[in-house]
Amino acid sequence: MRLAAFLLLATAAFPQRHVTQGRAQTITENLYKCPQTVNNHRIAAVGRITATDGTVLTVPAQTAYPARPTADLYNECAPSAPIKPVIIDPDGELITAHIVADNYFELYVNGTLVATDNTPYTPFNSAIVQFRAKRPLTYAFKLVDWEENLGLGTELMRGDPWYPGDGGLIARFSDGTVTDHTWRAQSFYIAPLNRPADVTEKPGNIHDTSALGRVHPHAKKPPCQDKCFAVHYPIPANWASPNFNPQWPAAVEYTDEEVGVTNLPAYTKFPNHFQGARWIWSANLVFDNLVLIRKTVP
Ligand SMILES: [Ca+2]
Ligand SMILES: [Ca+2]
Ligand SMILES: [Ca+2]
Repeated sequence: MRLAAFLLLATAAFPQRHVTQGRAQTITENLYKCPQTVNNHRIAAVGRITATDGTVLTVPAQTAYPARPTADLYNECAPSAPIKPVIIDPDGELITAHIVADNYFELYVNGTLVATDNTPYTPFNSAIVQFRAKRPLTYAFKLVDWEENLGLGTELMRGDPWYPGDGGLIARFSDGTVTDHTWRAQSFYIAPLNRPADVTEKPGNIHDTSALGRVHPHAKKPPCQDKCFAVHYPIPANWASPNFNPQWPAAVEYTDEEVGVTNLPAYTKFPNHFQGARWIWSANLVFDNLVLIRKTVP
């Protein structure tokens, strides 16, 4: 086969993916230090890593943190700040949202950033977000399952230094919108992988890793440790804009047990605030670490 033909085939088989291997270089030691002594405080570092094609990537994600701090529904680290609405349209509807993310969220409404999670990694918190905007409303979340081993998608868990963490988001808006399978979700950073071929692109823009297991405890921990691979996809520049049409798979709903939040006070203390909402993520709660989700309501 001629090289050009092979490259064309390879490009068709693996559209736009970037592959990295090993640990990223730390560029930010810690985004957030909790001023209180708490049980579960992980260092929220940020790294940079160069893919095999020369592309330089930020891990676990490039974020807007801390551009739009929120009021707290639950936060062990700080006293709650007052609720202050973000004004998108002065004559728009006043909407309040309650949000919990494992671990980090940022929320855009009609393309405007309205919230960045106060704690990027842990302790687990929940947020009160308020904004004034006109319909139709496009809700767009950037979600990050943060990591300690930058570029590798793993963290220390009960003595295991290479534990693949997991994600999750639940939100309820006062306009009646809740997180569920009617949202669209796509994964952009998938790790830890024994080999890049563990991710296969399928029709419908599916980044399939179902063979690896999708939730704990079924997910198979790869033995690669600090040699693990990651597969990344470029984020469309206008992904949060109302004009962007996400050809993404449906979001997947997960139970409280699957997300591991049955004892999470940031969530369990406020059943009324999350009534009717479901925990969602892309199709793999464990291996998909950077996930974008969207929904437009009329
Ligand atoms: Ca958080
Ligand atoms: Ca993960
Ligand atoms: Ca996590």
